[in-house]
Amino acid sequence: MNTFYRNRKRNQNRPLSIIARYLFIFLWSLTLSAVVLAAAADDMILIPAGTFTMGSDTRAADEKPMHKVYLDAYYIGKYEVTNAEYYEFWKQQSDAARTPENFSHLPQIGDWPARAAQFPNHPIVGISWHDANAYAVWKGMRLPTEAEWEKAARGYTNRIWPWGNAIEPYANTDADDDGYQHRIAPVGSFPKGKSYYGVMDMAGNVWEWTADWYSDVYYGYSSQAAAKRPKKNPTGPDVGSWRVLRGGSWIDKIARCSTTFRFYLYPNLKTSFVGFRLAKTAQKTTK
Ligand SMILES: [Ca+2]
Repeated sequence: MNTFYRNRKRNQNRPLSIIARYLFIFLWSLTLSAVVLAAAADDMILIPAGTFTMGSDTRAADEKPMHKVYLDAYYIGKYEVTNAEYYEFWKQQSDAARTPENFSHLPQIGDWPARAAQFPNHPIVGISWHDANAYAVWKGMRLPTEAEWEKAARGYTNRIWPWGNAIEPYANTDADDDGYQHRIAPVGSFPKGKSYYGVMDMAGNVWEWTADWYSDVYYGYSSQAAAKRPKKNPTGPDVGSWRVLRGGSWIDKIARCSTTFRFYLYPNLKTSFVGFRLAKTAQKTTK
């Protein structure tokens, strides 16, 4: 009888301790999600300070050599800037020259400003580097540097694409199996394609202007062990003709949508396949 009672008591206690454990985990996850929600305000994702590997020794010539780069903590836009977001800026502009390019011949992109109401969640396109930069300043932010862009896309395990190293239909590219053939997709349409840090559309949809001037030998220069080598928070060459774009787009094959691929255009060009996302430096906090 006593033995039976002891066993029964033990079995009764076990569910209670399990309930307590799950209650603790539940409360803890509530706290965590509150923290995550606070950090995700304005859809900016915090990329922690640290070193990552930039460039590739096995892909295009201007991606060589692979080299380590240290970046301070920063925020980067979870999504490409949308038509609806850009429209708020556009309404403030008196300069008609800042009107995004119209694409009447591409009805799935359309003319501005009707485009903003028709496709509010599509990434803004038809804007120059100067337009993108002006919007970022208006928002109290800036464009990501080329290094910041690559770290946010690549993570710390050197992924070829934001989701990993295998070719998957997880991005809006020039492919027949992504669901958006020959057209732009609303931002965030490919959650499986998010980067290690949770950043969306770092492969495909629209190319993204970065802050840096382009130079095909910049990595070579920056990998020299000379004192001038910008191992920390590199901001690109001092001068140039083209601005760097990253990530590939809806008109590109997936090879051009890799985390390391470097593209460049004149900064005043406005096309149907180029947009941008925001960045800002994270405030340093003391523990
Ligand atoms: Ca993109």
